[in-house]
Amino acid sequence: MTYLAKPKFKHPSIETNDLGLSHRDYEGAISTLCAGCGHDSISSAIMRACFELSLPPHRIAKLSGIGCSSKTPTYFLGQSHGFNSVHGRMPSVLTGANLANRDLVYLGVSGDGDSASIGFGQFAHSIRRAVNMVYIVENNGVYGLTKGQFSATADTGSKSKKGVTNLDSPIDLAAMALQLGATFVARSFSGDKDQLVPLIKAALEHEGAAFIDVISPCIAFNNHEGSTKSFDYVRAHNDALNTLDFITTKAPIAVEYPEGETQDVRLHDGSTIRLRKLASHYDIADRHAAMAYLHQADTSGEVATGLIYMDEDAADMHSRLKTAKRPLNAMPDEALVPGAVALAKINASLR
Ligand SMILES: Cc1ncc(C[n+]2csc(CCOP(=O)(O)OP(=O)(O)O)c2C)c(N)n1
Ligand code: SF4
Ligand SMILES: [Mg+2]
Repeated sequence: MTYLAKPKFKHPSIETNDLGLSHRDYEGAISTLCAGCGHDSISSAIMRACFELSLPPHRIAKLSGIGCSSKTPTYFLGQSHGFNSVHGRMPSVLTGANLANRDLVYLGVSGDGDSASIGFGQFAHSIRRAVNMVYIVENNGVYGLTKGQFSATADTGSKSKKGVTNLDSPIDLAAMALQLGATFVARSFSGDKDQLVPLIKAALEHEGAAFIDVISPCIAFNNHEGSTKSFDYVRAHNDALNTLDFITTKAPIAVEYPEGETQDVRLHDGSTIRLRKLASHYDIADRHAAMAYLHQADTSGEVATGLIYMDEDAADMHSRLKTAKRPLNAMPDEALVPGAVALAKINASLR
């Protein structure tokens, strides 16, 4: 497709955020994905979340692997740092970047093929190491870019576009993330922006490994009857645990709900997410109950969405490793190269 530059014109009365930026400042290049692809809706939810949080675009780093999903960072946050890595390798590149510069906001974008097949090990280790990031999988159950083969998240018994039945067991990435120690786990649907935008905002404010599995139908290869990742299927089987309001310290939401229906959860920056509980006894602080709930929903063919688990007191990789507060690129030479005496001391301690 020929690249068409977007006009730079902004309407004078366009909405702006605390930085004086409009949503146009969070856009990227024009998408070349199939019209109607779920992934484009996720891009737009990411732009909305970053705009509403007033994140400076140049303080965000977006990283991805290979796939239609991994192409999407080109289509949002055009003024942010970006690195389109190798298939399945986004997590290790993101981990390295985060170790070198902890001051950026890290956004990892991946696909179900990218994270549940070739990159499964990388996904697992970045989560268990508590890398401070938002890790989004745009999950369509197929390898969209290579023409629709089943991916490892395709449900047993689901049918391909050509009518072939998937015989293998699916990998539930949200359940895996819970098991691996992620401190923020959510699932959403690309067709539900009201749920997805506050989830992304909360994940961006979370300090630790935040994982969001977003069911994102591939309209070219996996949106037919017999698919469990189609728009119709997800709409019909969406079992939402909660809905969220994101409340910043500056602009509290005044809406009151009857006692017992809401739960306020504190975020790292002092803001709050207010959960409106739809599953009355669900407790987002109980990791084991969350795993059981996911299993139960899966057994009954439902897609559990919403904030599944969150640890309010999470600590990230840097606090575990007690690394220096200052990013490597901001350290003076003396700190980076401590000299022969210090090196001899380190070597001696290892003998
Ligand atoms: C090392 C390597 N192996 C295989 C491929 C071929 N390949 C490209 S994208 C892809 C799968 C993409 O699926 P997914 O991550 O689910 O992204 P989607 O296109 O569905 O969004 C594969 C197998 C590759 N590019 N590199
Ligand atoms: S092939 Fe599927 S995943 Fe890729 S852009 Fe088209 S609809 Fe989206
Ligand atoms: Mg896919």
